[in-house]
Amino acid sequence: MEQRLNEILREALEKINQNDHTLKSLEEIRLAYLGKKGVLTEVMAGLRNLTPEEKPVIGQKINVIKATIENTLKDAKTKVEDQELLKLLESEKIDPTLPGLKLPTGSIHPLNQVIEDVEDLFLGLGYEVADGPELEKDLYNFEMMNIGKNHPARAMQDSFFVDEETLLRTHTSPVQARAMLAHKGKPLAIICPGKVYRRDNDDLTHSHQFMQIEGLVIDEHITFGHLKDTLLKMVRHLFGNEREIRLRPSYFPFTEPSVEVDVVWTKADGTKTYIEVLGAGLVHPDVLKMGGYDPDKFQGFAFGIGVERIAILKYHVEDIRNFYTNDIRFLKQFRGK
Ligand code: FA5
Repeated sequence: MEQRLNEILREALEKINQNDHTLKSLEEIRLAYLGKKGVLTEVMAGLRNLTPEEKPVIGQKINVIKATIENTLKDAKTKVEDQELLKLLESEKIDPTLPGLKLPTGSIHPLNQVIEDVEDLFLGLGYEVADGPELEKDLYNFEMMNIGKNHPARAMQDSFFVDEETLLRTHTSPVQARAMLAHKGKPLAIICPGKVYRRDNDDLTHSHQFMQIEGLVIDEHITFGHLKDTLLKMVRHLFGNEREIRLRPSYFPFTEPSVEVDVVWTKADGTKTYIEVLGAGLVHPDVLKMGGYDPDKFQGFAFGIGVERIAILKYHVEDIRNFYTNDIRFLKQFRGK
């Protein structure tokens, strides 16, 4: 019996120690020796035929053999697992020299590029950036801008009313009224970029929704010279130091005197064209009064820039609608501008 057991152990270890095992082949060996129908189980069944003296000796021997086979199998299994892991790692090796995947990056919308550019200039000149709601009260959009209920100037800014007192703002000028009330009679210098809405028919240079940047400065001793200098600075900041502007007398109920400002453009054939980009003027005394400022002590200047018009000129865009149709081929052209 003992000899048979030594034989079983030798044979089992020999099989386990062969190379090229897989987890499956090791499991087969385990079942063949230690399983329910395995060789050792069979041998154990034969224990009952032994004498009472032999039984414990052989029983112990069987236990030692079982433990030896189990431990050797465990070591072999760990070896196979390590090798399989190594194989997997090798097959998944990363090649750091391969070119990486290019992730598509967005870019800043051209209208926002213009706004950021204008903000940069005015923040440097000590202005604050103010904000106001797009859904605005008639009071701020019209009345505090000196455009009473039956004022004909309302017709120039045909509007989207939500109810009798509320509308989508037709210009950024209501922010003037809000800023004046917030500054409570103290000097101020603000700009305010934002969306505005009018019932204009869309064409190459008009949109029913567009952007403006409002500017307002109130202080003592403000003159028209300050306004002109500021506008020239802004146009040259946007279009280069050689650019000229032309001021045309105009009318806004909230400024007096009022001007419309054109940028002078020299065409390829040398002829000049004038493109209107903004409205401006000295703040009307009634507007100052409604905002809580004494017009005998304070003066102010204000302007409202059409952002799309600036972008059209700066980037040579033919149709204002391109800014709003979100065509990726159009927008891609403004990367890194
Ligand atoms: C105004 O809106 C005044 N609030 C501007 C102002 C502010 C004057 C402060 C004085 C003091 P106007 O309606 O002209 O003015 O519009 C100003 C600019 O907005 C125009 O010069 C033009 O560049 C742009 N603009 C006007 N209507 C449209 C439109 N439908 N589509 C695109 N841009 C427009």
